[in-house]
This record gives sequence, structure tokens and C-alpha cells, in this order.
Amino acid sequence: MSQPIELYFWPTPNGWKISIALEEMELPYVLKPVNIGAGEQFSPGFLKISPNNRMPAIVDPEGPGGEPISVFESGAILQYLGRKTGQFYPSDERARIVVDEWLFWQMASVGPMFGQASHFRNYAPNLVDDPARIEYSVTRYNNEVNRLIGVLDRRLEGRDFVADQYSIVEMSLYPWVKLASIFGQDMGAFPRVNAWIDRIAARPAVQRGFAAGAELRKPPPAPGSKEQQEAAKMLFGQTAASIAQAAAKQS
Ligand SMILES: N[C@@H](CCC(=O)N[C@@H](CS)C(=O)NCC(=O)O)C(=O)O
Repeated sequence: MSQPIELYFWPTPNGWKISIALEEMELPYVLKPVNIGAGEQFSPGFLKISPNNRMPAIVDPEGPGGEPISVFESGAILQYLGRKTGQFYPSDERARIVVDEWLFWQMASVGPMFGQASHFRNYAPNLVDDPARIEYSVTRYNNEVNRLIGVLDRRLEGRDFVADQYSIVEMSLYPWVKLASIFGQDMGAFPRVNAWIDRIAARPAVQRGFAAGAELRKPPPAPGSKEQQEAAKMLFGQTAASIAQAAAKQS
């Protein structure tokens, strides 16, 4: 029996990418919660594994050569797990390049743009005095999310999955794209994406991946509450100096 992989995790789209992958690949794992609203991502122990103070990250006690290895950045983790298991990440070079193209597209475009769209739509209104100040940003990122879902919809013309088969690309994209409607997107305009969402949602491993750490997920704190202000302080307005201070507090 192999030793479980430690998954440093909080239930958010980037965290679910990896719980889904571990479930799909049937790898044993233990959750190591990193409460990002409470600043646990700044603890020196976690920063050693994940220097960018973001989850997810993993520690595989049975890495290359049988020695432990840690990996941060969800795209790097998905590629590592795909290579380790030989699953959902083709070894044929041409097929692998297609997976890499779309995985990097997720990492460089979908994740960051959806993240900004969510920030300006869901969080920023509680952080500014005058909502007119964020109107331009809300529109900019909503448009970008809309454009990206359009790219995905075109890609899915005549195909069930983004690459030739269900792959780590779906694991990276699905947790974000399924949230698009709550980011205010009219998903009626994207029938192929909707069918793709249904196809993925039906997979038992995806359902298990989403259920991982469900008990950690609390309703978002009430706007203007002390809890919300504390979480916002942790998550927004980070600078190099503020991270150093937070790390010192956590040590
Ligand atoms: N590019 C990173 C992004 C990870 C990321 O943004 N994680 C967020 C939660 S979804 C986080 O840990 N935030 C903590 C913070 O902002 O301090 C990846 O894909 O792994």
C-alpha cells in the first residue's frame, strides 16, 4: 500500500482541481487544510512547500527515486500526477502538446481572469465606498470571462473533451467554468460548454473531489462584518512586506 499524498487544500476552484485529480487517479491522500481566510498560507512551514503563499500544494512521500517531493502550482501538480500514474496525461508527444496547450491556457487565462472577475464582482463591492469606482474593472473581467468561455465553446465543437480524451485539462478547467453562471455569465449562449459541464459533473470521481473538505466550507462572512474584514485583510492588499510580517506572526 503506497503512502498517502498530503494535499494542502482549501475548498476553492484551485484546490478542487487536485482533489478531483487524486480521486480520478485513485491515489490515496490526506487533506492538510490551509485556512486562507485565517492566514495559514503565510506560515513558514507552508511557505517552504509553496513559496507563493497559495494553495494547492502537495507532498508526495514516494516521489522520484522513492524520495519525498513537494510540488506547488496546480498545473505543475496535475502534470506531476499525470506522469506519476500514466493517467489522463498522454505520453505520446503530439497528444501531450495538446493537453499542455490547454492546461497552460487554463493556468494563464481562465484561472487568473475568472479569479479577478470574482474578486471585483463578489468581494470588491464590500471593500470600496463607492461602487462606481469598480465599474470599469467589473466590466473588463466579465468581458474577458465571456470571451474565454466562447473560446472553450468553439473548441468543443464536434468533440466531447478539450483534448482527444478526458484529461488533466478538464480537471483544471471544470471547477472554474462550472461557476461561470454565478459570476453573472449567461450560459445559455454556450451550449457546448453546458453539455461538457454535464458530462464531467456525472463522473463519480469528480463528485468525490468536490466533496473533499466540504466541512471546511462555510458561508461567506456577512458583508461589513468583522470576520469579513479580517479575511479581506489576509487575502487582499498583500505586499512583499505584509507577507513577511504575516509569516513572522505565524512562526
Ligand atoms: N496559480 C495558482 C493559484 C492558486 C491560488 O490562487 N490559490 C488561492 C485560493 S483559490 C490562495 O491560496 N489564496 C491565498 C492568498 O491569496 O493568500 C495555482 O493554480 O496553484
